[in-house]
Amino acid sequence: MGETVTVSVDNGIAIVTIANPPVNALGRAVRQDLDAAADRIASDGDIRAAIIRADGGTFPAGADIAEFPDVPAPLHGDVFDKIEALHKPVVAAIHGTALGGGLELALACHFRVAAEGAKMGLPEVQLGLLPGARGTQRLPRLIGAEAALGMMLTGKPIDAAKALKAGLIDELVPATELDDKAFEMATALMAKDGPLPRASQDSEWTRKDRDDPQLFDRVKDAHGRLFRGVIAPDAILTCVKAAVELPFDKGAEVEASEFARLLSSDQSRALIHVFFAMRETAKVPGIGRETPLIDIKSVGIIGAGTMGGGIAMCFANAGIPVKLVEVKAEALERGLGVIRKNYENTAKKGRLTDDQVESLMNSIAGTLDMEDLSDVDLVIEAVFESMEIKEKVFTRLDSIAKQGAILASNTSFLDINHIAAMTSRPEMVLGLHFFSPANVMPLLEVVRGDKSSDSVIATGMKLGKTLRKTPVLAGVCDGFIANRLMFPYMVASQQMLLRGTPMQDIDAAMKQYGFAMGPIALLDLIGLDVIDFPGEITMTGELVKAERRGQKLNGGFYDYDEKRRGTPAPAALEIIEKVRAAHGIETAPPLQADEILTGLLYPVVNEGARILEEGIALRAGDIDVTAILGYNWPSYQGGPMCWADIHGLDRIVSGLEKMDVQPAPLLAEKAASGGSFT
Ligand code: T1G
Repeated sequence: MGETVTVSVDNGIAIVTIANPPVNALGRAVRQDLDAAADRIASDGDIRAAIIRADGGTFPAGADIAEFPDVPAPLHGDVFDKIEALHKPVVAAIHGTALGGGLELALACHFRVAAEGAKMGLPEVQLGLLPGARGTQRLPRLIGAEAALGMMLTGKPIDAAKALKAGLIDELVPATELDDKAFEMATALMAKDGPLPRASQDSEWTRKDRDDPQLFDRVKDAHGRLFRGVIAPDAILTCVKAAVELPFDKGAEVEASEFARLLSSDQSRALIHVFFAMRETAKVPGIGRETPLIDIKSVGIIGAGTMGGGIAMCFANAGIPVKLVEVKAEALERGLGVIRKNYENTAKKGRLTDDQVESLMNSIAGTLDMEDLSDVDLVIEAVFESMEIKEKVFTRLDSIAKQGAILASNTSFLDINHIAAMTSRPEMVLGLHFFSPANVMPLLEVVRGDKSSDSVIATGMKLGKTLRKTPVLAGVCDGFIANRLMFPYMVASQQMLLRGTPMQDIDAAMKQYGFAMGPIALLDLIGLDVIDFPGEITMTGELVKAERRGQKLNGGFYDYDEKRRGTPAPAALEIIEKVRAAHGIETAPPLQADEILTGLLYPVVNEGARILEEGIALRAGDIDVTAILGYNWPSYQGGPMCWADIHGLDRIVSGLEKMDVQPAPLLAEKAASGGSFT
């Protein structure tokens, strides 16, 4: 065998061990070795049964995603078919997370034993793919088409106990007994005659599913929202229909052709990019395991408003005690009240017990005295976005916080270097930019000041993980990455309104692209008094003057009914007209959906290129991650930079030039040289 798979023989049992850290991905070498192991099991007369197991933290967690879109021979499905076709019993010993091709390998074995706590799933749909190694054919025959589709369409794993109940595994044992149990099963099976169970054979389920004409409609009704905008779910449905209606080998042909189609799709290219980009953001050049981290055992938060309260919840949820500072008692009470209400709402949904609510609340201590922050390891300022106020806070904080404490600002765009200069310890200052609501949004921008030390940055990045968020390192500029990136998107949508394209057309075009809501509706949701557009002609100022602040107060561009459904507001249409007249803006024929899309997204790509060439973001993938996690950019579009590569950089450059917008040098250079961002 090669170095990724070893075979030892013990009392006639071949123990096939996969060792390909970190997740035993089924890369080409592993497939070749497994193929050779199957040949040896077949031909070696001393071998009468086999066990397939894995070293490290998990049974194979799938194909090697880094290989895609190429999948060199031997193909996963062919290797697995060879294993299943063996006339000697093969037992899969599953621990960790047997996902994708890993579960498909286990399905090709004749018996499966899992360790308690193990999980099994087919998450390919999250990569814009489908189980392409016979999973769409074997799983329905083993657990029924409906249960199989539930796993494949959601991509969510099930735990071993549920798998046992569903008939996906045969035995469930404590993790410490997994290998022994597998050996015991293989030994017992060696002595048995008769045909081996093969999940490729039609089963009771096949007959039942064939006689259930409503099955697929039922599944589509139950999981309809998973089909919106993406192509993989329909392909999965096609394959499972083939599994129910056709012989295994014919169904396998359908799966192979659907898999190949998805593998070459833009959506799987985008989703695979996002998979790796989400993991790349934590990697900061020059900062590694050897960078000393600062231990954060307690945190102080200044400001108990929406942001401060949400941030306090993040730390309480991570088991880090919080001191929450306000200047006025009623503001503190209000802030603590909102936190409690949030937790109580979660408890009402059954996700927290009352005791847990109390213990979480007890870990957040309110105080009116900033001096109380003298012993915390980290202070996060979340006061009003005024530099004057922040200057005062950090000047005072510098004299209160203990030596070695990190001082962070949650500012969404103010200059961290200026804030750091208010202290005697600029090396201990950074930005920790949470997105609202902080206890929900998964993005954390870690803003590096010119003097922020490596330890402080490393600690900030690690804190992202501790708080179960995705940390992205940002340089200092107005809006850092996400807000700066999407600012042109918001501005362009306002300009389209002024030139006569209806708001509902603009929003519909962007919903069609995959956003949950368009830019105009998004402004109403965020609040028209929250985002400033310095130097730009927009309607938000006039709407706020008319006491229309968006969904939170009197509606904004839209009027909202009790179900928060928006209709263009006559008051807003008047204001658009008024602003248009005041600036002598000529209307033009309303833009079509494709013109709206390019008119809004090209400026975003251009800003992304600038963010990259200025070194504000480390990677194009980081920019995509902030758009997806901070602004709900549809992940199957890959984020602005990946989308730009797929769409065509040269098209974007010529489109920008038609808009009289100067393409960023990096964008123009990549377009000219046939380069790409991702
Ligand atoms: N291929 C390649 N690299 C992978 C990988 C994979 N399948 N899974 C993880 N990695 C890398 C990851 O990039 C990171 O690298 C490191 O391993 C740790 O990952 C034919 C077509 C298993 C639950 O979709 O869900 O099989 O950043 O940080 O939090 O039908 O990784 O350290 O350099 O996520 O402990 C289907 C994807 C593939 C599973 C572990 N399988 N992986 O989570 O660690 S398609 C998947 C995960 C397929 C077949 C089809 C998670 C995990 P680095 P991590 P973790």
